[in-house]
Amino acid sequence: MQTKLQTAGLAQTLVAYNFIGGRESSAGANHLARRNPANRDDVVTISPDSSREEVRAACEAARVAGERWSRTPAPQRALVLGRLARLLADAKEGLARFVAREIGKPIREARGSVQEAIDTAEFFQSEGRRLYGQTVPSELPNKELFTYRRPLGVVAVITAGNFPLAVPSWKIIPALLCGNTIVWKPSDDAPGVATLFLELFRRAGLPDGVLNVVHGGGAGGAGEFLIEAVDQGLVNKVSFTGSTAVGRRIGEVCGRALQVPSLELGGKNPLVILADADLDLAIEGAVWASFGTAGQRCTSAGNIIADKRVMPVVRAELARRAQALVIGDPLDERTDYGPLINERFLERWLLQRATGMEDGAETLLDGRRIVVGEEPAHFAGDAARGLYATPRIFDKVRLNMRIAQEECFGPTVNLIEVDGADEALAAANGTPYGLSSAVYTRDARVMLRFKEELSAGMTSINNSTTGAEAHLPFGGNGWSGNGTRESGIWVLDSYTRWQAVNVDLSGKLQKAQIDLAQVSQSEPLMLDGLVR
Ligand code: UN1
Repeated sequence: MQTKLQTAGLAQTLVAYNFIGGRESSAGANHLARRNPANRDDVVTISPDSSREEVRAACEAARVAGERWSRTPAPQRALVLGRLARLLADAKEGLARFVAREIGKPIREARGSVQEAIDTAEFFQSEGRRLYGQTVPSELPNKELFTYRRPLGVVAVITAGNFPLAVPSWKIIPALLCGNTIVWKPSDDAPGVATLFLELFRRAGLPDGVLNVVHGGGAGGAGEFLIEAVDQGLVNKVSFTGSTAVGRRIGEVCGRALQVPSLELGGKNPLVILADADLDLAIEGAVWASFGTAGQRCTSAGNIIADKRVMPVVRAELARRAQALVIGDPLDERTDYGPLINERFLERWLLQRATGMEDGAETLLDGRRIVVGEEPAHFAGDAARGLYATPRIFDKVRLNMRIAQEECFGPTVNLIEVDGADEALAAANGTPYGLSSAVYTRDARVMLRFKEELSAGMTSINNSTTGAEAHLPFGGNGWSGNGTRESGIWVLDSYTRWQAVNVDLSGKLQKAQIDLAQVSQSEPLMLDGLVR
């Protein structure tokens, strides 16, 4: 029998399944068809549309499995992750090709996104031999103080389709390492990638019930049922990547359950080009940040803020290079960007044009859906079957326009002109978001100032807004999140609670703050001496 992994690279339809307590199921009557965004005739994956009962059963299975998993020593839990890292590396090319087929990510980027999951698994394999607590000196003799990281319990993971392997790995891998068990609701744009990832976890030897998967949609579907489970006391932690609107609702539900969710939300990321910048480098970074992944990263640049002294060059060069991009088949090595991930993103992006025009912006490049007979030069896709679009650049954008304030997941970017570093900084901080940011300058003092004063979770100096590495803290401020971070050692705080332990070996009751040995006594200060 061929396994899912062997058939995934082929042009067949993958049948995804729910995985609950170690058992495959697709009980629900309704199934969802996921189509290749580069070829709508290609049904990539069929997945079950889970019922409320299935989601509940998955939470229960996770709770039961957690009793053993949480007691498994961390270095042993980490062994599974080490095996996972090696399996991911062995399957890298096949996985990348499947990512390209299911969500339209260009193959070179798709390989990078698999690499991000490998990096994460490797990092947390080694973290299993640390997961440090502290020994802390006590103020009393014959007494020891310690801190331990303890797992939280059942973690609900809800993820988006644009990084269907990398971002789930940022959540699932550290949560497991810390001794939690999981119910994962993958994006309905990428149920097949989720199934392949799950198959690798199974091969790596993850015990039954430790990772459960329920497919379905968000609103009115499995995602919503999973959030309802917080109110029912079945979930101890939610980790979500997606829109600010949904994140806000999740935050409300978790708040009333006194839980802190991990929320990685939208961005309107500024990329600043100052008058002294290396313009070639800056424009290359701006093109990549704006149009790489067809602008469908939460880290994509939204506003390019350029000093008026260099704006004419930025304008001309950005337009020239954007027009030279190869749009087309994600599996073609030459492709710079592929299709939009789904019809919803395409429709929203189409509407954004009217919003910009109403607000008085001009189009430097008038991004359009690519249709048969009107394919641009360098186009290398199937316009009849794919959700393709040309780059859109809005010019003469002011910060108070809606297009400057609202995230739009798609190949679109704004040009905002400023005069000097003060105005640039104010514009960069002038949206409610605060995820990623970038500044191009040669002046070390200006770099220092932007590092200190840019209000964002991530800041690039002379680099684009995208491309965070897998072991630095990832997350944002304001509408971009609730301050939690993913990746590296910082994410451990999201999946553990601290327990402080004290051991008194003195054989008598020693009262903290009260039974203190006096090393030296200072002259008592009479309070009435302080009062005049
Ligand atoms: C996302 O779009 O949700 O920094 C994540 C980056 C990638 C991750 C993006 N490493 O652009």
